[in-house]
Amino acid sequence: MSAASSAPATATAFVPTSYPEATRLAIDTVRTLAMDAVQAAESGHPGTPMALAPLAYRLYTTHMRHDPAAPAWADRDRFVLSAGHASLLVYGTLHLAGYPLTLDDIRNFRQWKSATPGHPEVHHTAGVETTTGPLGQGLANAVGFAVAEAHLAAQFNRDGHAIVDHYTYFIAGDGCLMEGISHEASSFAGHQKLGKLIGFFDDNHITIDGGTNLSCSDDVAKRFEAYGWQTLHIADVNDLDAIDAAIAAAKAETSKPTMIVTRTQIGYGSPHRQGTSKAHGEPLGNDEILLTKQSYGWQWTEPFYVPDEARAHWQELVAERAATHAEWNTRWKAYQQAEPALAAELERRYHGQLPAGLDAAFPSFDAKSGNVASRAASGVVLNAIAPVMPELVGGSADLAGSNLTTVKGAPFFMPESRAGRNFAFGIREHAMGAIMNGMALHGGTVPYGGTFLVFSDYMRPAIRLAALMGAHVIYVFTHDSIGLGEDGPTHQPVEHLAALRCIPNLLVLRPADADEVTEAWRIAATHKTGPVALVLTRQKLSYFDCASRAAAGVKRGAYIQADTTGDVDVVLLASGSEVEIALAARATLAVDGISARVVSCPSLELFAMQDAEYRASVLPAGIPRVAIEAASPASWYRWIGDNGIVIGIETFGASAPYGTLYQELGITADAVTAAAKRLLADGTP
Ligand SMILES: Cc1ncc(C[n+]2csc(CCOP(=O)(O)OP(=O)(O)O)c2C)c(N)n1
Repeated sequence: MSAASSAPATATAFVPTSYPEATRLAIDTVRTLAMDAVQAAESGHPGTPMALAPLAYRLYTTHMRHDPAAPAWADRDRFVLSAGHASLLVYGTLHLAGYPLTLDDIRNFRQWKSATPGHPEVHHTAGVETTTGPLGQGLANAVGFAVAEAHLAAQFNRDGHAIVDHYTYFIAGDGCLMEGISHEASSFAGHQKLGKLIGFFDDNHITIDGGTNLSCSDDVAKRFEAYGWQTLHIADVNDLDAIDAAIAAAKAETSKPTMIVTRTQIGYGSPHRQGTSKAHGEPLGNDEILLTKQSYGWQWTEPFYVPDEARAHWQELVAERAATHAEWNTRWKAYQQAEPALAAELERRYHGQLPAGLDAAFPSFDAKSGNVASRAASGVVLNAIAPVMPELVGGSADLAGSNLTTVKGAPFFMPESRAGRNFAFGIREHAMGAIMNGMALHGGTVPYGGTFLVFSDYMRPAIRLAALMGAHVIYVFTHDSIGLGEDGPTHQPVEHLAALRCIPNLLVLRPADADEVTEAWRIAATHKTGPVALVLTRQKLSYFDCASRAAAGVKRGAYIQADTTGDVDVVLLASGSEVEIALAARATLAVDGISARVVSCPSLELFAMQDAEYRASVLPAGIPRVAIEAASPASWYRWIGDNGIVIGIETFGASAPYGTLYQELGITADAVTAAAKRLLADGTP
């Protein structure tokens, strides 16, 4: 993608590389497995694994500290294939390196329940660190891995005991670098001087649609220099000495991340496809595979053939890499002896165990302290639990003063204060989301990040991946409705709640008062199997003074906030700031002799997980329901029944004081009262 380069229109000439025989076979086996697997699956991306095989080979046999027998060993080097479509590069490498990935797994590439999905998926294939495929995310995850390493090293290493000490490597393609997230994440990494982050740019001048000269003329090296990275070049990825020299230079530069611009030929060795976009994402075809194997001097026609010499060579070299694990184990024992408390704490954090005393640290509110915006209550809760939960680290995308995400008195994570737990992510929501994912997957930290709810759109791809990966991350989304007032429709979320609630495995919590905020944070801090979005108001909320009810109810997603003593005539459902509107409507209805139950619904996902009996106890069958939320009504239709009414917003908001907006857009107790009466009068909405 460099300014000087132009993409070749036709296949480039293939020049075989001369290696010692075992090395040649070891590298070519990665290539042949990739082409055979794509051919068998009749789909996939052969060209990029074929090109990058020497780099993966050199990383896994010569440079990385890793142990196939312990893929999750804490101090391993991390490798992220940001160009996730080239997944066979990882699968072939892991198989040959001796990870628990069989040849049959590779034969089953892209098949139902196989260990080799189309794109690498964490927790699915041992040795895969993060799920990649949406281009650019992996690069930003890698930044998060490097952040977590630097932070934990500062917290836990002691003189003579560098117990957290590993590198993060990534490979990014043109696609990753064209995506905007790469700018945000790389800018952050450069500013943070993450010296143990080493990236390779797969500079092959090709994307799907053709040469990169169709769409891009960036000078990648200049771009990364401008971010404060060291930049290096490898003129030909097949030059193993050049790879070694670049990695040595990358490691020698400890105060900057390094980007190594690496020239490659997509579809390396394929007589008719090398250097063309045809090599990117389709099977080569049996004839072309044979020709390509011939060009390598490959003697076997049988697909998926792994020469003994290749396997033996991989295993011999990887055994030396695995020795780094044994060596670390020795150092870990010495650390345990010298620093038993720190060692136990690091172990706890790596295992994701909750700290002692967490439950008791959650604050309680009263009539004086509780009459606050839910974002303010959130700041109080965060500061109360921070001292007992040091792994809770995070900040905001430049809205810390609004999101109230700062742990008071604690330093910021900066090059000169790596132990700092407060993070200034800058105005980089998308990268913030993906960096948080990397930090969570690394282990040892539970990251949180704040912005306005409306800007969750800017980080949505990373939120989706957090949910897909089951990453324990927490979003602090404030200014959660038209209730933010004067900033106007650009800043007022309408469809965002419904859109977030659609993401599988994302818990969305919109607490209604300070006590519900406490309970929402309790869930967020302890819910380890996926992300949690806390959705909080800018404006003040009433305090309900029902802490025990909130404690029992919030975790069930919805619960009875106010009930009648006799029969229930109508059920009013609401979340967050609209619960107090529902309570006001209930009072008005009572004057007219109508008994309304108010159900506070902080999390529709949690409520959906409850058993039918509980759900029916909260929402009795046959009783009319009215739901109110200052947002798109889409989320509520499941809960109101065929004849229910949702009072929501199906337009954009406007710039005005929030009280006016609620009136003008009809998010009022009067609207709820009228709807309830309409339902009770004729049973139809
Ligand atoms: C965010 C995102 N947009 C689009 C795609 C679809 N896609 C997959 S690979 C690719 C081209 C990437 O080009 P490059 O990074 O140069 O990969 P190479 O051709 O070298 O394999 C595209 C557009 C994607 N995976 N992610």
